[in-house]
Amino acid sequence: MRRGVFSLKLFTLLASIIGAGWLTPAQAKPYKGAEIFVADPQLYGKFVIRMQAAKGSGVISNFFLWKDGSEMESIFWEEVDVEVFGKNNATSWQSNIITGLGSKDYSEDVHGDGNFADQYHTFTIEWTPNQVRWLVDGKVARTTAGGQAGDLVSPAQVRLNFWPPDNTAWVGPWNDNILPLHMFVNWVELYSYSNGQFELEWRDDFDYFDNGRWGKADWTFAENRADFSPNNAIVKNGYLILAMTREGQEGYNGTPPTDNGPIASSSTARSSSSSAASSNQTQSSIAVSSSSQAQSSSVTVASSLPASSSSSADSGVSLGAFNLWGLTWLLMLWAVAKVSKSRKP
Ligand SMILES: [Ca+2]
Repeated sequence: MRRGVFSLKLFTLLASIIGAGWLTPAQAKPYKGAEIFVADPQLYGKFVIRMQAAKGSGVISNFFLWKDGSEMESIFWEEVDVEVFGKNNATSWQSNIITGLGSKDYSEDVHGDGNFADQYHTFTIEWTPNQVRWLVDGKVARTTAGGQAGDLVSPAQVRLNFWPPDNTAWVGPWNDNILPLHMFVNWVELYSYSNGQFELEWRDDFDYFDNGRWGKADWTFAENRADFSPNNAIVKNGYLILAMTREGQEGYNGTPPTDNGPIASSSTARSSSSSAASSNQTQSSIAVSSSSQAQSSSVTVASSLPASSSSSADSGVSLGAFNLWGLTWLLMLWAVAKVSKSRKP
C-alpha cells in the first residue's frame, strides 16, 4: 500500500514533468515570419533597402538598426526603425527611435500617402553622431538631431524582418485568411561613416543568400504572433523574400515582383542612376501626430524587436532539454517499475 501510494505520486510527478515537456513543442506558434540580420555591428553609417512591403492588416515589414542585447534588462536599449504598415493597403510607415534602460523612450512618427506594397521603394536610414535621418526614395522624411539620437552610441546590427504584432491598436486587426504574405527586397546597401562622409562598404543584390553576411532568425518574442523561421527567408531571381505563412507551409514557390524602378540607391556614390532614384515619387513625409498612435507600453513594446541570439539559444535549449529530460525520466520510470516488481513478495 505504501509502495503503491509512492508509485502513484511518482507517476503523477513524472507525468506532469513529461507532460509539461511535451507541451513545449505544441506551444510553437501557428504562424511563421522571417528575419535576417548582419551579425557584425557598425557605429554610424548609411543603411539603404530597396523593398516592396507586404499589404495586409496586422503585419509590418521592417528595416532597422539594433544594438544586440537591447532586450536584456541590464542593457541600454538602442534601436532605429523603418516599419511599414501592411494595414490600409500599406500606405503608411513609421519611423522610430527606441532608447532607454528599464523604461524606454519612443519617438514614433507615422508617414503616409505611399504605395509601399504596389512597387519597390528605397528606404534610407542615415545615422551620424547625434543625428538620424530617414529618407524615402531620396526624400528626407524625418530628421532627429540631439535628444534620443544622442543616446545612440553603440554599434548596431542591420536587420530586416516581417512579422505580425499582436497589437491591433498599432498594426490593425489580424485575420490569418490573408496568409501567405511576402515582403520582397531587391537589395541592401551599407555605408560606413567617417570624416563627414559615407562610404559604400557593401551592396547585396540577393543574387544568392550570403550566409557569410546574413544570419537567419529562429526565435520569437511575446508580442509576435509568429515564430521567425529560417525557411521563410528565401532568395529567388535576385530578390530576398521574407514570407509569412502558417506553420508547416514555410517557403516560397511564387515569382517575386520585378523592381521596375532605379537599380541603385539615391546615393551620390552610385551616380549612374542616382538621379533616377527620385523618379519614383512617393509621399513626402506627412508626420501624422504620433500621439494619435496608442503610445501605451504595450504598443511600444510591440514596436520594438527584442529578438536576439540569446532568446534563440533559449528556445533551442528548451526543446533539446526536454528530449534529454524526457528520456531520463522515462528511463527512471522504467527502473522504478522494474525495482518495484522485483521487490514483490
Ligand atoms: Ca536584387
